[in-house]
Amino acid sequence: MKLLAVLVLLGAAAVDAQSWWPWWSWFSTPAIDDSTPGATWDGLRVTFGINPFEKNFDRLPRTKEMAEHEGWTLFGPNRCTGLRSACSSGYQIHNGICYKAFNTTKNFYDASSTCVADGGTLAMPKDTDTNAFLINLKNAVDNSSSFRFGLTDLNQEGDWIWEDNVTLSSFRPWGPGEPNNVRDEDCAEFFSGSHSSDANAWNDGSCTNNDTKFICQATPSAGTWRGFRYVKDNDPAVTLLFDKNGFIAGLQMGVRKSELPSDGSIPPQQVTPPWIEDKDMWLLTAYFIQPSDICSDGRTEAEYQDEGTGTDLYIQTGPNPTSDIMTIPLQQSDLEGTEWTEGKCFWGIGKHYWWNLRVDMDCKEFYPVFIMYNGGKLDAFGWNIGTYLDSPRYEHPAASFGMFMDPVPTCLADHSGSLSTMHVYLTNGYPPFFNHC
Ligand SMILES: [Ca+2]
Ligand SMILES: [Ca+2]
Ligand SMILES: [Ca+2]
Repeated sequence: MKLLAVLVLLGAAAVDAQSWWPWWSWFSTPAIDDSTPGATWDGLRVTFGINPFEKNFDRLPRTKEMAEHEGWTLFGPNRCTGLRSACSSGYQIHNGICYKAFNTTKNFYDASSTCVADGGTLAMPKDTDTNAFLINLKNAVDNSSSFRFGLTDLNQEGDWIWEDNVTLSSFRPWGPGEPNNVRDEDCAEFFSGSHSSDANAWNDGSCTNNDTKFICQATPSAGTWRGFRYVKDNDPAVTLLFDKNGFIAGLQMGVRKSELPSDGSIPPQQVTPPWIEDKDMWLLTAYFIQPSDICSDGRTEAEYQDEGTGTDLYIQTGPNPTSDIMTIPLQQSDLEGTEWTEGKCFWGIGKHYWWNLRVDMDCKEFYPVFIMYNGGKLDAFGWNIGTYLDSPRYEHPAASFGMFMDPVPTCLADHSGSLSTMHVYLTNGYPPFFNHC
């Protein structure tokens, strides 16, 4: 009984202390605890300076509450999915589908391949509204050329089938006398906008002639990333991604196109993939939990306490954050036989691995992601960008590449001090002196 009484008293005292809190908070902002001491990945830190022995390790908040408390602000729309109707460059959206009229001529088969390469098919004007949109689209590109679309009677003469294998319905605005199958015409096209009698009507034309332009369609990408984005001081070099419940889910680095050197020093080969274009920016994105969970379920407080920073490391390699994903092995031993090239152990930083490193490689092909292991376990990764970026978050390593790489690509001789790198640690060591590889 005595023990129970003590517990009740302690409980009352705790409640009493709670009631004092608002008063106390006038004088001191209450600390927010985002620690997860029991987890494998118990922290999140970035370096901003190449020397690991300087105090240049920046601890990053791992809950949205903590981030807001520390002055991080929402970057872009207040949405988890980053969802937007994103069409590839040159495509225009209409009723949820992206279209592009190509100003080049191709036969049906090459035109079809071009559309497939863009992730779509030849366009399918199945209704009046879409048909009218495509007529405007093609005439804005070239009013005096015919344009292919995705409708053929190649399999059975007179049976017109759309590219998605759907049979042609009653909407079929053929020109007068068409389709006439002159010399076996099996591929549909728009007559040109300047055609004397049948402007913009449908014609069955030759599949093999190379003088016809074409229109592709594609589905917009479902989203460019997952998570609520937060930055500090409006600097996207370190962008935090939080799940729908406010727990850390990933980290992104963004480069505003306006900040790139005008000579285009981020070469195209480095730009795609895993760079993702997002309007005025290029993005590199890493996730610490399964990307498809970030906006659907998120993590619970208990899961966050148990798992810490996350369960896995995923690098986004294309516009679709749930399918365009590279999973990084958690164990160093699982890197054997992969394209990851073993680099050097830098004491205090970790054992580096680089993607497909060769002595004679072109630095334009340098993969902008590297990974690091300590004690055989993945505990850090980094970005490596082939140009000088201005944010104070970046390091600009001088010619000491041999301390990190093996082999050192010959092309790097020109890059002393002109790379921009960032090391991201998933653990809380401060500083990570004890990373002995
Ligand atoms: Ca035929
Ligand atoms: Ca035919
Ligand atoms: Ca014809």
